[in-house]
Amino acid sequence: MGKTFEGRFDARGQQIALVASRFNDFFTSELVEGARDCLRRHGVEDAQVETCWVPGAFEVPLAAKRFAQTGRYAAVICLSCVIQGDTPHFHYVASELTKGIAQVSLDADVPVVYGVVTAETLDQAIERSGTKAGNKGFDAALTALEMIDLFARIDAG
Ligand code: INI
Repeated sequence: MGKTFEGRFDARGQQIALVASRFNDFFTSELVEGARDCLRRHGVEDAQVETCWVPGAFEVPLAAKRFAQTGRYAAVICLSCVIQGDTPHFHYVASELTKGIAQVSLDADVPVVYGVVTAETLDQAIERSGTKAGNKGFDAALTALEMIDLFARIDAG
């Protein structure tokens, strides 16, 4: 039987980037705090976590790409909140955000993580930003930690 590779939640000593959108920052600031909290609890020091703020979800993939291309970070975590309004606008923004992050993720050499709240109502957004349904930022940081360690193990062979 060949090897099985599985990441642990360990990225001590690594630099991690957060890309957060200001649109709906009532929620995205909670996602940023959730991500920082998760990283801190797993031994990543605050000084190793760098954050950039972009206007809205649509701008997130481009900033994530820019961060990933620097080669300075072990992972890039994207944090956004898209909430349905009275028009289909929400669907276009959420769709471009999702496609963009997927594309950046496949082109990057490091994990690019989707820490996005897509909600039909404010209640759903509240539930996913640190209340009943957890915190999507915390979950995304956990995914980043696992993927960083997984890639290190795969590279080590
Ligand atoms: N940006 C968001 O981050 N969330 C939203 O819910 C949202 N909606 O629905 O309009 C949103 N729009 C702004 C968009 O991301 C861009 O910043 C803007 O269109 C400029 O390119």
